[in-house]
Amino acid sequence: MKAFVRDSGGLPDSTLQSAAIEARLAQIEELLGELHEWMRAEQVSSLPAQYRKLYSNLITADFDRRTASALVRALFQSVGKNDPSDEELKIAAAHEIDASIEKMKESLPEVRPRTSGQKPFVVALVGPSGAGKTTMMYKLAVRAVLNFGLRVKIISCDTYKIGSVEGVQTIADILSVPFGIAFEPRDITEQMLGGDIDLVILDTAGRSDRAAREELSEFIAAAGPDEIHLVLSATMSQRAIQETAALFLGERINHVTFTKLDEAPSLGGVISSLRWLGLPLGFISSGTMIPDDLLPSRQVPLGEWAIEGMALQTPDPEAAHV
Ligand SMILES: Nc1nc2c(ncn2[C@@H]2O[C@H](COP(=O)(O)OP(=O)(O)OP(=O)(O)O)[C@@H](O)[C@H]2O)c(=O)[nH]1
Ligand SMILES: [Mg+2]
Repeated sequence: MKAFVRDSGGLPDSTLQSAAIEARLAQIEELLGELHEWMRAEQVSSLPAQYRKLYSNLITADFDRRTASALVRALFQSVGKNDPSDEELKIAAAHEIDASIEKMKESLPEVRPRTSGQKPFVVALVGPSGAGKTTMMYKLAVRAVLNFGLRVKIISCDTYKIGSVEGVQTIADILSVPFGIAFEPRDITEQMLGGDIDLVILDTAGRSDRAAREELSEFIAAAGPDEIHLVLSATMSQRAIQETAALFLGERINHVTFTKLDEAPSLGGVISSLRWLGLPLGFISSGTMIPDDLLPSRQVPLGEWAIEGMALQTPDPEAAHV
C-alpha cells in the first residue's frame, strides 16, 4: 500500500482534504445565508406593526424574503413618518413595486416600413415547453397588424411536435397573417427575403436538452433578432424560473415576458424573479384571447395586481382564442 493512501475508500489525502474544505465552505455559506435571513427579519421586526403585516402579506403572496424585506424597508423610509393608513400603505406598496421593476419600452410602435432588400425587425421568443411562446407569437402578430399597421410574418422553427406545423398553418390562415416554417436555420434567411415584411416574429421549440439548445442558438444566429424575449409562465415556482432562466441565458435575452398571469395564484414570484434576473419585463399575457390578453409591461399595474389581486377582463364573446 502506498504511504499517502488511507483506508477510507483509498482516496489520496489531497482529495480528502479538498472534500473536507468544500464541506466546511458549504457549511459557512449556509450559516452566512441564515445570518442574512436573521438580519433581514430583525430589520423588519423593528418596524411598526403595519409594516410587519405588509411584510408577512408579501411573503404569503410568494415574494422572496430578500425582495419583501427590501420593499418594506424602502416604504418605511419613504412614507414611515406620515403614519399612513393601511389603505395608503397598500397604494404606496403598489407604487414601490412598480418603481422597483424595469419595464421595456415597446419597440413595435417604432418599427418602420422596410424597403425592398431591407432586413425586417425580428422579435424572437424562447423559453421552456408550454410557456406560451406560440400563443404569444400570434398575439404579437395581430397586435402589430391592428395597432401599428405593420406587415408581419410569423416564422416557426418548432417542427418537432406532431401537428405543430399544421397548427401554425391553420391559425395563421384564420388570423390572416403570412407564415413560414423553418426546418433548418438557413430556411429562416430565405423566409425573410423580399421587401414586403416589416416585422418577423420567430417562435422556437420549447426543448431544453443540450442538443436542442445548440440548435436554438443556430436558429437565433440565422435570424439575427433585434429583440429576444424569454417567455416564462407566471405559474412557475421561483426555483423553476431560476433553473430555466439559467438554461436560456446563453442567448442574448433582452426581456422576460410572463404568461398565464390569469392562472397564477399570486405575483410575488414574478416580481421577485424579475428583480434577481435583472432583465426588463417585456409583455404580459393574461389569457388566451387574441390580442386582448396581451399588454406591454408599461401598461401593466403589476404592483396593484400583486397587492390587490388582478382584475380579470370581461371576456369578449367575439374574440379569437388559441
Ligand atoms: N390561461 C392562459 N393560458 C395560456 C396563456 N398563454 C398560453 N396559454 C395556453 O398555454 C398552453 C401552451 O401554450 P403554447 O403557446 O402552445 O406554449 P409554447 O411555449 O409554444 O409550448 P411549446 O411549443 O410546447 O414549447 C396553450 O394551451 C395556451 O392556450 C395565458 O396567458 N393564459
Ligand atoms: Mg409552441
